[in-house]
Amino acid sequence: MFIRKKRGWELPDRAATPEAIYLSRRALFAAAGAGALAAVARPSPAHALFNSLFGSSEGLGETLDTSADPTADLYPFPRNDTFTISRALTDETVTGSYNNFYEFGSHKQIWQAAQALKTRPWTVTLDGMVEEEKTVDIDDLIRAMPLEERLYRHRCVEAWSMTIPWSGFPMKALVDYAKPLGSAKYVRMETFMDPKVASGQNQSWYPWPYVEGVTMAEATNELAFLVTGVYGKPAPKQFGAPLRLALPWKYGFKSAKSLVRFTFTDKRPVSFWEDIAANEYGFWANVNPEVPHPRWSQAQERVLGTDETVPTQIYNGYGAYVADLYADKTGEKLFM
Ligand SMILES: Nc1nc2c(c(=O)[nH]1)N[C@H]1C(S)=C(S)[C@@H](COP(=O)(O)O)O[C@H]1N2
Ligand SMILES: [Mo]
Repeated sequence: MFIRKKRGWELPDRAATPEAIYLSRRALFAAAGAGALAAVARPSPAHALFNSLFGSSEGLGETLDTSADPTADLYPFPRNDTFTISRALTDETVTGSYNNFYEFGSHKQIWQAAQALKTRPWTVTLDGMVEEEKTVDIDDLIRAMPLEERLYRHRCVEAWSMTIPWSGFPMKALVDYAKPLGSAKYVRMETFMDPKVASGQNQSWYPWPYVEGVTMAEATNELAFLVTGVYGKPAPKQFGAPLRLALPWKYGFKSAKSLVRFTFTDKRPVSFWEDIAANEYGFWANVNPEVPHPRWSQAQERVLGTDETVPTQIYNGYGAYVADLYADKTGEKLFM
């Protein structure tokens, strides 16, 4: 009998490789000289080799064209200039073809598989400790929210980063709309569940659906942003359409994709990665270059789309907005 065990829980890059391409991948790693983390997204000979092994980016452009989206008329959203960036925006062809979205595969090349996701009709449920539970159509929700564009940095726990123009609305606007009770302490968020569409969800060793959670103070912090679009248009599916989170001071896995439910609760949610390996992926997951992942350093990050590696900043550079949230949390593992 073939028994599949839980694997070494680095978040991705090396995990769960389709058997058919295992040997090719080994060759790739040898060629790329990859260590703890694969170096497959940079425009380099390794990138060319990657394309020849995993298929080219042919057809990528079509997946990035979201002009048929029912909210396309709303874009671009007015930019909120409060959030400035000191790095160049990462090219859409890079961020659109190098994604973590385990529902569609535990590797980075999911942009094609993710096209199977049906993003309409789509509803979002607001429940738990709220005045009144409700389920709202995504288009009605988007049209009711204060829409804006923000330029944010994103730092994955795997030590790569990107700079990206998100479109969406402050998470606080959703919280206000949900009317939580005073007793609510956390927001638990859930991604869609549909194993027929998302082949990764047939991998029963993962605790589907993908769940994430934040405190009410985090959810209502100015930085917490719900994303409906990127690059001035509705989000392509691989980015987590039609609604995903962006928490730029936390490791990327907190920014859950394709959300269908927000539950207000007084119990701290156990998130997807925490459930898999709590000693490696904690609840707080704030970015800190001085606290290494148990199996690799967090001191630096590889900038997607470039050959650069740059120092990582505490709270990913957003400490002025969020450091206060953690002043009283002594003794908690805030940085993993
Ligand atoms: N539902 C879901 N959300 C998810 C993930 C996932 O696998 N499933 N991966 C997370 C991780 S690890 C990162 S780094 C970001 C990646 O977002 P991007 O593909 O838009 O860069 O999505 C996060 N949200
Ligand atoms: Mo990530």
